[in-house]
Amino acid sequence: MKLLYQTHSPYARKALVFALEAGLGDRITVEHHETSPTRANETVFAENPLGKVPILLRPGQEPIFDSVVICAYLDTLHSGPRLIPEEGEARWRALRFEAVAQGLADSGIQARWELVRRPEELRYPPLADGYALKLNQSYAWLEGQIDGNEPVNIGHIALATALDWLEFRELPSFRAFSKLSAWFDTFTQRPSMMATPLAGDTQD
Ligand SMILES: N[C@@H](CCC(=O)N[C@@H](CS)C(=O)NCC(=O)O)C(=O)O
Repeated sequence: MKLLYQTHSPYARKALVFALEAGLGDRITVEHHETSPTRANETVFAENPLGKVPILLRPGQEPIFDSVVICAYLDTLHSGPRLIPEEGEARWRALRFEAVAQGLADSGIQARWELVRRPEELRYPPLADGYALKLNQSYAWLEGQIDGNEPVNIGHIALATALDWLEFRELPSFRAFSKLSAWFDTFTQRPSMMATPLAGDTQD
């Protein structure tokens, strides 16, 4: 399988970290693609009408896109413990964490449009403030929820990759939240995180 990837995408890294945690690393090759809504990438659009990475290409089968769907698919391919718990409150808790993590990355991207990506005269500061509020409220919520003793699941993978990207892009920091910060520092020592460093600049 081939993963259409981006070395500075939190979502692409989430899919790759998931694959590594599931023991599927040797079944996937990674191909870097630059994407931006202001600069269409034809190869990416040919596989995903939204023009976004990550996309998982499978020989002789349809492409799978969106990190949420890729991770759900990858979880069917291995024989270890499910990274997306199959039932009970553990499932809803993991998926809720994933939803918050997706929202962190989404909000960070929107904030970056207002802070650095748009031409200066088109930026709207109240929108940047609104996205910063979503980040800070989510950090506070996570501070009360995070539990370092839980078995690793999709929620943790999504959260660690989103937080690392937010820090990489110097967006509003989560470091004042001590439990969240300590959990993150431990998680980033995992081989899956160490093997997938963030790098590169957005090309708009
Ligand atoms: N919900 C998607 C988001 C994917 C996404 O936004 N990817 C960005 C890279 S970080 C992208 O390719 N953006 C290009 C665009 O918005 O046109 C996922 O979880 O995979």
